Amino acid sequence: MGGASGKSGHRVWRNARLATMADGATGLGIVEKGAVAARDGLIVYAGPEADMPAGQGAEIVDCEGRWITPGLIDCHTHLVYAGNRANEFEMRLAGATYQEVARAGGGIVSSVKSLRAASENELVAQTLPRVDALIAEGVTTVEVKSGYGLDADNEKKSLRAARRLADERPVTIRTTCLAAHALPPEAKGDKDAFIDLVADTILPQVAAEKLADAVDGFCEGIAFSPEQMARVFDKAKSLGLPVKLHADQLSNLHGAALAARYGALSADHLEYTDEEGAAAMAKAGTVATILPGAYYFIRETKKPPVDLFRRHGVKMAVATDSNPGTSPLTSLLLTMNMAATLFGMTVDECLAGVTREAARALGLLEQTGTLEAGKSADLAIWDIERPAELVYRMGFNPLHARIWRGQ
Ligand code: DI6
Ligand code: FE
Repeated sequence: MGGASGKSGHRVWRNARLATMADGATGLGIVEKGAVAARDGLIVYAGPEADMPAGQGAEIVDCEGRWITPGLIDCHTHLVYAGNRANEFEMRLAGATYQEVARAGGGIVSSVKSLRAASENELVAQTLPRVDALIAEGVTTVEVKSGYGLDADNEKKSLRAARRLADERPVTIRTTCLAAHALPPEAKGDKDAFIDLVADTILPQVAAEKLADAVDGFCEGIAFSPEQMARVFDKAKSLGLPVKLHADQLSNLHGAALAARYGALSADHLEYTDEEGAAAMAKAGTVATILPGAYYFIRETKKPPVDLFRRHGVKMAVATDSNPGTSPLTSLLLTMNMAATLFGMTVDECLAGVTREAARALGLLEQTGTLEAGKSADLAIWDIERPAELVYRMGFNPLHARIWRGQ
């Protein structure tokens, strides 16, 4: 690519303080007088500057004592949608119940209507400002779910639009098929028949066109039962796709344990998860994705059992859940503050949650999420004195520079 970068894309960021977030390091894996070297988009060194092997022809960037963390990762979003639901927000503020909003044509179904009416190009155009908001805060990888299409053509349109975001912006996109998100109007209340459509038609088509990196579902009273989700997961497994689950968000249907039984990459939300669920997740290595934005926005009062996850050694990721209905949030920095303030997560847990553990929740830990040789050179460089500032502030962005794949 040449241009700004040195010979053979060789670049060094020196005079920096590193939070490497390396697995097994204590705390944040801090290196006070650190440097990161990258070649051809990959980290070739991250550690004390004094120990760095001499590199020939490298372009040197002096970080003037700034902090470098891994590029941030938002591992749970519903970023591709059309329109918004600010009108429902106003109705709820005026005292309308969720049922009344739904009867007035609101809820997930209203987003389904808008998405079906939008072209793929329109979806990309409407989603890019949300991607840009994430990128502006140092995000280098974003997971994007479908789930507002709810038929084969519109689910595929959503996933294609999601993939195209990576052509438009310097960011890694991972796509997840969430066809089992809600019942579309044409299903006329028949959940089993819709799950048949998901398993027999939508997932095979999505897999054949390689549009999704994983399969997700919404396991909840108002959505699908554990038995229905198991049917979706069996199909996903037979198609070679890893699974994740919206589990135990509004009630305890033992979704966490179900996800663990299928070796899910992550179970997400988890407000109502019990100790059995946490133990099962620990055993399976399923990451707990904590989503404080939805908890805050729908004024939930039951908190996810962060203490249980700690005690059982369940890894915790933190994500925006960015969606038009329950979490219209596009700031991962604010999300960390919410996870700390609302759920008592520590600074170290929050930072690991948007880097290393978010990478793990996407099955990408070999590629990104920490500052270690061999991984993608995805970095965020911050104008801060200490890492806690990234979690402490609300509505302030101290990003100095963002590097994606070495550029
Ligand atoms: N859980 C949620 O909170 C969102 N989806 C899900 O499975 C709601 C999405 C929406 O209301 O549009
Ligand atoms: Fe979600």
